[in-house]
Amino acid sequence: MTSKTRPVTIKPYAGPAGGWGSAKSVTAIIAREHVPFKGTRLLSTQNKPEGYMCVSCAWAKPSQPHPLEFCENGAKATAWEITSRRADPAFFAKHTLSELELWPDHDLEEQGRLTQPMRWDQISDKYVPVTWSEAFGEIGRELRALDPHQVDLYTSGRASLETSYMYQLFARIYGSNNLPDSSNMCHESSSVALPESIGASVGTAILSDFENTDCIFYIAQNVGTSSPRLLHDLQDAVDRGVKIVTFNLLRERGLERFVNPQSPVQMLTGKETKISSEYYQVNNGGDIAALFGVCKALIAADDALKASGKSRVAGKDGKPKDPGNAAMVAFAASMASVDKKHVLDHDFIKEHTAGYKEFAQAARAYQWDELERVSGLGRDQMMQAAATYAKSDAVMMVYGMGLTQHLMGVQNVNMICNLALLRGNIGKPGANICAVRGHSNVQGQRTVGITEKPGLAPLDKLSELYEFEPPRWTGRSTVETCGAIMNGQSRAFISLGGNFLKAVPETGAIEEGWRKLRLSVQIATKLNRSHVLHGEIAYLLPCLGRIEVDQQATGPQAVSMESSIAHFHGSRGKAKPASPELLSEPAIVAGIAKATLGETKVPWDAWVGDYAEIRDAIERTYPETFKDFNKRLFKPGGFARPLPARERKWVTQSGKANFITPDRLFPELSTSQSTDVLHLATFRSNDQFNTTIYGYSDRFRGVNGTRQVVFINPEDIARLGFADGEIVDLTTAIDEATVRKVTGLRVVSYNIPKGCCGAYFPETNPLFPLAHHDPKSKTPSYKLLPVRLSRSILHPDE
Ligand SMILES: Nc1nc2c(c(=O)[nH]1)N[C@H]1C(S)=C(S)[C@@H](COP(=O)(O)OP(=O)(O)OC[C@H]3O[C@@H](n4cnc5c(=O)[nH]c(N)nc54)[C@H](O)[C@@H]3O)O[C@H]1N2
Ligand SMILES: Nc1nc2c(c(=O)[nH]1)N[C@H]1C(S)=C(S)[C@@H](COP(=O)(O)OP(=O)(O)OC[C@H]3O[C@@H](n4cnc5c(=O)[nH]c(N)nc54)[C@H](O)[C@@H]3O)O[C@H]1N2
Ligand SMILES: [Mo]
Repeated sequence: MTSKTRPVTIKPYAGPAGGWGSAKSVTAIIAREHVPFKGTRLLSTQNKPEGYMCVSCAWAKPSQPHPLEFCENGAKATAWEITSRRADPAFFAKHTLSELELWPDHDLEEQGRLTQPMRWDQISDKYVPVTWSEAFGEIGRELRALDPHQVDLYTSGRASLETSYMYQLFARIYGSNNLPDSSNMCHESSSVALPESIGASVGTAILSDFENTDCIFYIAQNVGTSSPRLLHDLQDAVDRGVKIVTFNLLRERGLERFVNPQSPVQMLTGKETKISSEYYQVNNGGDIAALFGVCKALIAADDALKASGKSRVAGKDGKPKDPGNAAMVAFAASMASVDKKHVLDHDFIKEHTAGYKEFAQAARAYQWDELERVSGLGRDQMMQAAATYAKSDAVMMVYGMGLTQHLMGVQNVNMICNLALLRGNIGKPGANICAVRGHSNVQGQRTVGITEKPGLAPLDKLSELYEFEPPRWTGRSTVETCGAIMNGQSRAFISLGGNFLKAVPETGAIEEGWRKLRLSVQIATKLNRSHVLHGEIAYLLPCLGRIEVDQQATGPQAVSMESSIAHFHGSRGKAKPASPELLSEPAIVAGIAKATLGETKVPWDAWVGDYAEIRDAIERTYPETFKDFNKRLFKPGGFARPLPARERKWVTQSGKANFITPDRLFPELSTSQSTDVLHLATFRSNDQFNTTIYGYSDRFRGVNGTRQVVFINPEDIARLGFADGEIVDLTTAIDEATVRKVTGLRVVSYNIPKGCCGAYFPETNPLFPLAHHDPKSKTPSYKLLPVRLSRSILHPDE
C-alpha cells in the first residue's frame, strides 16, 4: 500500500507513553504477523534468566525481572521474528530482483522469514535455491581469489558474542581487518570519547545506580520508543523523588509522561508518572553550548563562593579584598546541599582529574548571549539545570544518538564527561555515565574483537592461540567501506545481518558501486534492499533467529550478549525454527571459514557442535573479562564486565580522568549564509527498528499512514512561505558540490526549535554526503545536516 491508498492522519497524540496505546499496538502486530498462540506465551520468557534475550534493544536485564519483562517494541520485534509469514522459493520464483528493487522496505521484510539458501541467477534475474555446500564452496573460491584488502566483512549489532568472535577470527585468519559494523554509525563517538575522557570504552553505569541516584541528566535519547524498558527504571526513580533533567530537540512523549502497561493500577486508573522534572528543548547540535552554560553557572557560583570567603578578610584600606558577585553568591548559597564553601568537588578534581584549569577558563570565557544563541536555551534555564545538578549528591548522565551522530559527536560525549567530573559524578553509587546502546549485542561485538582498529583487538593472543599471523593494518570503518564500494576498491561484501545500503549515508552513489561488486553475501533472517541489489555473484543465506531453538550435535545451544550496562547474559531460543533449511549464524560463519581457509588451528566443527567450546575460547582470549564464562552464563541479572573507571581507576594516558575542552561550540556546516537553511535531524518512529519498518504509525508524534514527512516549526513554515501539509523536496545545503535531494515530503507543523527540522531515517539518508561525519569517530552526522526546502511536484511515496 502506498500513502495514496493508506489514510494519512496527522494530529497531536494526547496519551502517555505506554498505557493502552501500547497494549493495542502489541495486539495488532501479533495478529498481523499471525503469531501462533504458543508464540505469545514465549513473551513471558523474554529477558529472563534461562529465557531468550530480546532482539530489539540492548537495555539491561534485571536480576529480579518483572512478571512480563518486555515492552511494546520488544514484543513487536519478537512478533516480527516469529511471524508465520515466509519469503520462500515460491515467492522468489515470482519476482525478479529488478522488480523487487522498486518495493518499499516495509513490503520486502513483510514477506516474512527467509527459508532457504539462494543464489542470484543472472539469466532469470531471480534468487534460486542452492545447497549450503554449493554456496560455501563458491564463496570460498571467490574469497580465495581476492586480495583480503578488497573484502569487507560487515556486522550488524544483533549477532551473538559466539558468532561475532568466530566472524572476526575468520576475517583475521583470512587476512582482513576490514570489519565495519553498525556501531560505526551509532555509538562510535562514545567508543572514541569515553576512553579519552575516563579510560573506559563503554558507559560505566549499572542498574543499581538508578536506585541510588538523586538526579538524572537525560540527554538526546528517546526512551519511549528506543528503549522503553528503561522507562521502568526512570519511573521507579521518579517515585523516589529523583529529578530527571532532559535535554532534547523534541518534546518526546516518553520523557514527559508514562503509564506502565504492566501495572494494573496505572492501567486501570490511568494514573500517569511525570518523567522529566525539567525539560530543555535544545537546538539541534546545541548540547555543547547548553552544557557549557550549565558548567559556566557551576564554575561561576564556585568562584563567587570562594571570592566571598576571601572578601570577609579586609584589605589594608579596610575594604573587602574581593566583593565577589553578590548574585552569584546568592545563587550558590541557594544550592541546599552545597557545603557553603564549594559548588564543585575540588578534592575529586585534584586527586582524579587533569585539564580542569583550561576547561574552567573556557567556560568562564564564553558569553551568555553566545551560549543562549547556540543552545536555544535561556541563561535562566541553564542556571536552573546547574542548580538542580549541584543540589544532587549523585547524578547520572544518560544519553543516546542525539549526541553521538554529530559532526562534533566525540566532543559532545567529552562534554558530558566534563560536567560529570565537576562534581565527581563518576565511579560512585548513583552517579556514572550511561550510554544507551542500540542493537541488542552491539556493545558485546566490540568486546570480542569486531573492530577495524587492530589496536583494539587482542592480535597477539589470537596469534598465539590459533598459530597464524594476524593482519596489523588498520581496516575500514563503515564510512570508509562506503568509500571503497564507491571507488571500486572493495570487491566483496559479506554481511552478518543488517541492511547496509539503507543504513549508510550517500545512498545513491553507494548503490551504484555496490552493483559492481564481484561478490555479495548476505546472512539474514528477512529480505531487505541490501539483498535485492547485488554483485556479480550474490548469495542470500538465511539463518536462525535468536528466539528459535538452535539444535546442534550436543543438543540445543545457548548464545550470549552484552547489555548497555556491560553485563553478559545467556539466551536460549524457544520457538520452532522458521524452516528446517536454516543454519545458525555460527554454522554459517564456520561453513564460509572452512571453505575459504582450508586447514586451520580452529576447531570450527567442534565449536558449532557445542557453543560452550566457543565460550571457552572467548575466555582463553579474554581471561579477565570472561572469567568462568560458561558457569556464569545464566546468572540472574547477568555478570558484570570489569570496568576500572567504575572504581575510579583511570586507564588514560595521564592516568587521570581528563577534562577535554571542546574546540568550538558548534561545527561549521555550510558555506551558505542564507537564512533559508534549516538543520535537519533524522530519527526513528515508534513503528520501526532501524531499517525494519513495522508499520506507518508514529503514535507519539501523531503521524499515521506515512513516513514521508518533515517536522518544522510553524514560524519557519510561515517565514519560508510554505504551508502545513504541503509537499516539499529537501536539498542538502552544505555547498555547491554536495547537492543531494529527497522528494515528496509532507510538511508537518511541529514543536521543534526554530531553525531546525526533523525527518525519518532511512527515508532521508540519500541527503547525507559521505564526508559529512565526525572527523574523529567517523560517525555520520545523522542528527545535523543543513538542508533547504523547495516546492515539490510530487505526491509523497512517488
Ligand atoms: N523501537 C526501536 N528501538 C530501537 C531502535 C529502533 O529503531 N526502534 N533502534 C535501536 C538502535 S540501533 C539505537 S542506536 C537506539 C537509538 O535510540 P535513540 O538514541 O533514542 O535514537 P533516535 O531515535 O535516532 O533519536 C535520538 C533522540 O535525539 C534527539 N535529538 C536529535 N538531535 C538532537 C540534538 O542535537 N541534541 C539533543 N539533545 N537531542 C537531539 C531526538 O529528538 C530523539 O529524541 O535505539 C535502539 N532501539
Ligand atoms: N539517517 C540515519 N541513518 C542511520 C541512523 C540514524 O539515526 N539516522 N542510525 C544508525 C544506527 S544507530 C544504526 S545501528 C544503523 C543500523 O544499521 P543495520 O544494523 O545495518 O540495520 P538494521 O535495520 O538493524 O538491519 C535489519 C536487517 O537485519 C537482518 N536481521 C534481523 N535479525 C537478524 C538476525 O538475527 N541475524 C541476521 N543475520 N540478520 C538479522 C534482517 O534481514 C533485517 O532486514 O543505522 C544507522 N543509520
Ligand atoms: Mo544503533
